Amino acid sequence: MNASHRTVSSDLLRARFSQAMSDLYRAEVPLYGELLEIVADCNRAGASATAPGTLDERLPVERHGAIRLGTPQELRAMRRVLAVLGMQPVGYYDLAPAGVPVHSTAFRPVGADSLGRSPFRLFTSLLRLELIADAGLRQQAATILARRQIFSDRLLALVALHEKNGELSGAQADEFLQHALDVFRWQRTAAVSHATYETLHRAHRLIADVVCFKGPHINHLTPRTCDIDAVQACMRARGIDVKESIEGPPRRRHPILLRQTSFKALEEAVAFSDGITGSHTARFGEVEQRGMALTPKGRAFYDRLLAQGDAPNRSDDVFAGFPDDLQTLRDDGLAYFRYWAEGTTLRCEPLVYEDFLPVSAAGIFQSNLGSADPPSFMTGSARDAFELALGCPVLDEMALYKDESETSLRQAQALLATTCAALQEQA
Ligand code: OOG
Ligand code: NI
Repeated sequence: MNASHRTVSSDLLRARFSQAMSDLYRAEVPLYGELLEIVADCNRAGASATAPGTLDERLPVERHGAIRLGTPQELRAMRRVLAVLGMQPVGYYDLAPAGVPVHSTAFRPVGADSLGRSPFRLFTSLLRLELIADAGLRQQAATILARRQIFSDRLLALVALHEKNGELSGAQADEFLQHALDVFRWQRTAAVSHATYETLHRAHRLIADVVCFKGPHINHLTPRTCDIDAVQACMRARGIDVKESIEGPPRRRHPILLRQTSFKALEEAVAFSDGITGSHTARFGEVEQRGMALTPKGRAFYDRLLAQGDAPNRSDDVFAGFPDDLQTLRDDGLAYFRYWAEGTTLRCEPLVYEDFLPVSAAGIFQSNLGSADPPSFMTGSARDAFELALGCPVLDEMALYKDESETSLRQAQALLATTCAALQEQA
């Protein structure tokens, strides 16, 4: 086949995009490069057949990013752009109860094969201007946002081409990646004057971060480690300003869900539209450790314990009641497992949690917004409005885990049946 006619799969495109994002962020935020070195060291030191996740082939290339969008139109177009990379919106996260005026989804690949090839995720938040009490400010922010175009015409043309043909040629893929990457770059020139920035910043730092800039700069990029306690200790030893506590469940023999911690990364110079030079602090560093995916029953149990420990000086002891052996976790239907046949034996291991946690996400937001206990927005969930903006419903993460687990069990059982029948015939 002629090289120019060869097409590029979404999985490959996503793997290249994820690497390009990492290179970009490393150049923009030097501390991210240092974090990558620490994580690589800790992952090497902690690798063993008994420590969950440490031998995952995908571990060294696994990372998630986060962005914040300003309008429903931006969210919808972002969905179309990320679909080219094989990333779909999974889950709905309402952060208003935690005092952050956004709601979010996680764009990520779906299915074991795609996740195995390149598990890149993007936690994507949409600003909820309607939660801003001051009508004048709300209007001002909406006017500024209505003026901006965060995607190039060429990028949107390539997206449309992909939607029509279901694929991109090699040359088109290169061009797509270049234009897509540009969307997430830090842009030193702000969209507003210094005075406008100050006004919005006083109202809410997050609003300033979303509204005052020309694009949704990548806000953090997070490598995955198999030992977050080791990474945290190592960062401290190097004098990095890391958050006091790790978000999510405590350290366990068999990790569940997601543990994360973040650190202050940098203050960036900004050229405002009126010629004044100033600075903005929004971008930071984060590291994650992934554990097993819990069933709705397991998750409800976890959330109950989390609520119990919600006191100011929360203790990890409340989680002691959550079983920490695989047999009980499976027998009690608390976690999801993947099955396979080995000879005549049925084997299983926990499924990795591929998503995020709203309470932790709120903690991550707040750690870099600088407000410890902001008042929550008294409002109902706006999931319908979010999905309307997105242009489709978000996928249900629990349904994905359940399907993954049940499909693997069916296949393993079928293979076992064939093996046993063959053995009987031989006998
Ligand atoms: C997103 C915060 C949430 C996570 O890992 O939970 C997040 C943001 O700060 O924009 O990335
Ligand atoms: Ni994050």
